[in-house]
Amino acid sequence: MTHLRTRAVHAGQQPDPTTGAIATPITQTTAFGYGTLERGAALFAGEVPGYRYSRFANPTVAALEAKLADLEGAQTAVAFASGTAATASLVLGLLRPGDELVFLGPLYGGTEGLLRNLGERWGIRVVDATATGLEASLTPATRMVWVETLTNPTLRLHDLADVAAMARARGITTVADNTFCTPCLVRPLECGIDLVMHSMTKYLGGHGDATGGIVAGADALVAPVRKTGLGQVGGNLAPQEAFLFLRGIKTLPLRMAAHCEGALAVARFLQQHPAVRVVHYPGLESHPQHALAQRQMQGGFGGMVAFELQRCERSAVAAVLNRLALFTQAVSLGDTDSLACHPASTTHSFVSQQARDAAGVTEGLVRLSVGIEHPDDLVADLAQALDGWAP
Ligand code: 7XF
Repeated sequence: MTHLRTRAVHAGQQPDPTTGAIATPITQTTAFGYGTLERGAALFAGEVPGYRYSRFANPTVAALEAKLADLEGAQTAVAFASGTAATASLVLGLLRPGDELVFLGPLYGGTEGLLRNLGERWGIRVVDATATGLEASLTPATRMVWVETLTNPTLRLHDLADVAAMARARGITTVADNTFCTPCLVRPLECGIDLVMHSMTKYLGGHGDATGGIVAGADALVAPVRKTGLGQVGGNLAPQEAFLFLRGIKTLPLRMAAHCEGALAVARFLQQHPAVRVVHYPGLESHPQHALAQRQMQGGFGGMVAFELQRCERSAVAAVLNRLALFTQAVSLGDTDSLACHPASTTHSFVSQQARDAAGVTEGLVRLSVGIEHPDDLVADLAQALDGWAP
């Protein structure tokens, strides 16, 4: 199985040994009988493999973890009830008071808010290195560097190989949030990044019907994240949700190709429209990091497009967004259905005005998650919304 499309279907899954069921069964149980006291004791001592309790591990969830580990080229993975639970577990499982976490932004507003909140409460210094550059922000206390493979919402990139090399030389653990790209477009571990995380709620699930997160990497780094996040915080993914992600990932490469095709068409249309001031899409020649995107992304430039209108007050943006018919106004992304949102008042309303300004999250910024509908229909919807509005 060398091709991602094949691995997306088969990795982590095989027909059920007792019934032959091809779809991985939903193992809906809290505990697993261990037979004898001696075997129970051996299981809890970690001396024999096996399931004990679904907060620690569950077969449906384990199949999903194996599939995602395979797609990201990781030794192992651990699934969580949300991307946010994955983020919190990474910090709580790997950092301690006195440590520093450096991030290159912008980040999803909820991630930045969570990192800062945990940092403040638990004595971890959280440093935004976006303006200064990574090298200038690293100190002997830095233990973790955090990046998004495509930033939410302005679609900037970081050179992952550079980030990884700089951190690795100092023994610092790197984390890449690969939610926007998925392993179809970017595989951070191949660039030298230590841990990859996802909000599976987005492209991995793909149908807007399940919330989940995952962390993948080497056993030694994932084990403490699993122990803290599942065993102690109890942020485990439910087996029914794991089933939905297993099913969703089977079509991930096909869906990503459609998202990329639609997003490029939408970005090109917006770029030539007189009401639009700027379009952020890494597949456009005008994107300031187009060359890096060509080098770092494989098979497409993703399904997210952001743009600013010529007039940037909130009422002007509302006039356009409220006219959209095919795009649903909602947060989240990566669904089959196209979505449109205004980050300043939604996804990034959690962070300070100063952080929003620094990240380019202006009042006039619109974020589109381009679904898998026909690109012509999506462009027509945007055209009617923009044409009916005088800049
Ligand atoms: O806890 P979640 O599964 O919602 O995932 C959190 C998360 C982590 N990383 C990235 C890059 C994300 O975009 C998210 C969630 N973002 C949604 C959005 O931007 O629309 C959240 C809606 S408030």
